[in-house]
Amino acid sequence: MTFTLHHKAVTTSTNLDAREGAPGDVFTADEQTAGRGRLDHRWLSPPGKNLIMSAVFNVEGLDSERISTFPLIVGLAVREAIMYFVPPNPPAVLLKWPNDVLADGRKIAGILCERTGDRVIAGIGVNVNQTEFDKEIAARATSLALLRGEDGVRVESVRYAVLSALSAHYETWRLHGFAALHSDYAAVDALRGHTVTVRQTDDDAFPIHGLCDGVAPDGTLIVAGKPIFAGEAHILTSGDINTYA
Ligand code: BT5
Repeated sequence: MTFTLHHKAVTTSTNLDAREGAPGDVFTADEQTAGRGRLDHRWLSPPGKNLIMSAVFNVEGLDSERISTFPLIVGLAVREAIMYFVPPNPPAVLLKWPNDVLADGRKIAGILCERTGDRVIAGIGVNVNQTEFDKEIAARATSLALLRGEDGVRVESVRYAVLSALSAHYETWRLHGFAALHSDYAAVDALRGHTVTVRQTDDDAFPIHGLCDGVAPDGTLIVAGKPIFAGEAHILTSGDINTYA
């Protein structure tokens, strides 16, 4: 797959820019004034430090079950790209369903996939050279620079690595579906074997709670033996377990 880059110094959200794009178009920015996460969360990224990118893919002719697994392959590709830049003796870099990338349990990349007709937009934020975070996320976030010490990374190099991995995984996924990449995902699944809570919304009064068997070949998360199609998963620590006792 070939990509065409469109760069702005400042934009509202590259996912909004990508709505005007065709398959293969990639929208990047140094800064977003309204960077978004899922469930109306905000994505915070200081100017010029990190990768902020939205790439457009064609999903014409694919059924909605397959399309719903697209975010999982984006997560796989972003994780794979990050692995090129982590130091020797790397921390565990794992995927938290559906598609957060965690390094040593802290979020290093976030992904927001949105569909418009025959296209899906893969919105990707990777913390590259950011070393200080807002206090609301400081304990839960990390970056390549923090993992590597002083040694910075060019944002363009990370962009190239992400797009290369994404292009390869997209072709496999388009032809064979997520099942063809499932074993790759299972090997880096952060939730498998943990007790988790999954919420549909931030204030979900009836969260699902139980032992997680990881992500299934159809892309659902298996918790307490049942498939979950969407939501936000949270690994319970021993402190949380007391809350549920
Ligand atoms: C995501 O949502 O993780 C999806 C983020 C997608 C961002 C990209 S950047 C390019 C494109 N354009 C956009 O406007 N968006 C996409 P979610 O799983 O809902 O996580 C959001 C939560 O992560 C926030 O509520 C914060 O708690 C936390 N967060 C915000 N900024 C962060 C950062 N830089 N690093 C780590 N965590 C962050």
